[in-house]
Amino acid sequence: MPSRLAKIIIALTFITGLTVVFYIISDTFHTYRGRKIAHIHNCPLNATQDTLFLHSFDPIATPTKPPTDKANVLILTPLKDASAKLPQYFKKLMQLTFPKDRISLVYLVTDSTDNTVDLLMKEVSSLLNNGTYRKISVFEKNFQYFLQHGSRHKFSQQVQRRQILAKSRNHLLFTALTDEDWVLWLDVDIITYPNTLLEDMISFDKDVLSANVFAREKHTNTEYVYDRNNFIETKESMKFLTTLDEDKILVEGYPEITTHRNYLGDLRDIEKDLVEIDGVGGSCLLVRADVHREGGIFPTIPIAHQIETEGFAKLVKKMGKGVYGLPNYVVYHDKT
Ligand SMILES: Nc1nc2c(ncn2[C@@H]2O[C@H](COP(=O)(O)OP(=O)(O)OP(=O)(O)O)[C@@H](O)[C@H]2O)c(=O)[nH]1
Ligand SMILES: *[C@@H]1O[C@H](CO)[C@@H](O)[C@H](O)[C@H]1NC(C)=O
Ligand SMILES: *[C@@H]1O[C@H](CO)[C@@H](O)[C@H](O)[C@H]1NC(C)=O
Ligand SMILES: [Mg+2]
Repeated sequence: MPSRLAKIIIALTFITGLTVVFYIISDTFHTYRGRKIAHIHNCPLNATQDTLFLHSFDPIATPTKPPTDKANVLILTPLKDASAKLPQYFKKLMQLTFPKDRISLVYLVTDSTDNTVDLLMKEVSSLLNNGTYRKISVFEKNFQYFLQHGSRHKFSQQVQRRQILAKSRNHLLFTALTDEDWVLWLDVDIITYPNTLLEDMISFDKDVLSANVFAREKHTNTEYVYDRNNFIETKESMKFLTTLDEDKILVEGYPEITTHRNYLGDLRDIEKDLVEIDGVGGSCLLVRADVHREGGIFPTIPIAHQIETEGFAKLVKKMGKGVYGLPNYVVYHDKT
């Protein structure tokens, strides 16, 4: 019989051994796609300088791109009180020609007071009969944010509404993104788009790319620019920006603020297929997934006077990413 001391020593040796093995394993798995890319060490601050500088650095390693015929896409749709829109949304989604086994679908429902979750679960089960998707997940979370009925489009509500929407997008993104190559942000009220949407948008191979979002007047069928968050700064708008207090947040599409910007919508039918833009909406937006991984999130506080999707555009442009719009590639938002 080993003595009590011997038992303790054996136990301690065993625990130490396990710990070492654990660290070896976790270090091995602490890699990106099985390959350790780099360690970035903390740089000691220079105590003799009272200002910190932003040191730009080259990407440590350019990840090799997967062949386009292997690329995976994550489609993300935040949802709130969306039951009326879900049937049409899923009807369109099923018609996408992109291989379903390379599509992941993830939903986040927040603060819904209608039957969005129940209907979503039903729609998702019928999707399962329409092909083998790579992944389908539904999440629910509540921020306890409820707008008074009919006040959703009031100017005074926009900053708070967009902050909650930014939070929702961030929660959705952090929960959903695993190893996908592309993220398509698709709002539930985008009701018409080409079935080849994913192939078409991916083929441009841009960091951030927005379709041109229009709506149709019910009776006359007249088309009009819907999403003014796809904007282009002008000399006048840049000048206007310099006059604003640091914490001032801008929103587009309200007569209360004239921002002096140009809009992607107004460039429809120009000769170019692709234009560089400065703000984006999130209703039909393709993002290279690494742009999110490298820090592209949806700000809830102003970045260059913008939050949510427009703030995202400002942020990732500062990171050196390319932000583009497709003037002639039109998708349609439900007439609200
Ligand atoms: N999770 C979540 N989703 C939301 C919230 N508000 C809106 N959404 C969803 O986000 C997407 C965009 O929201 P919309 O209300 O259409 O925003 P919008 O396009 O700026 O406004 P409209 O012009 O009224 O369409 C839709 O898929 C909504 O269902 C929210 O608070 N939480
Ligand atoms: C610290 O700052 C001083 C003053 O600007 C500079 O001369 C020195 O090279 C800096 N040292 C490091 C390690 O960056
Ligand atoms: C999925 O739905 C689309 C559109 O309704 C249809 O064309 C396609 O054949 C369906 N696929 C399967 C596997 O059921
Ligand atoms: Mg909408």
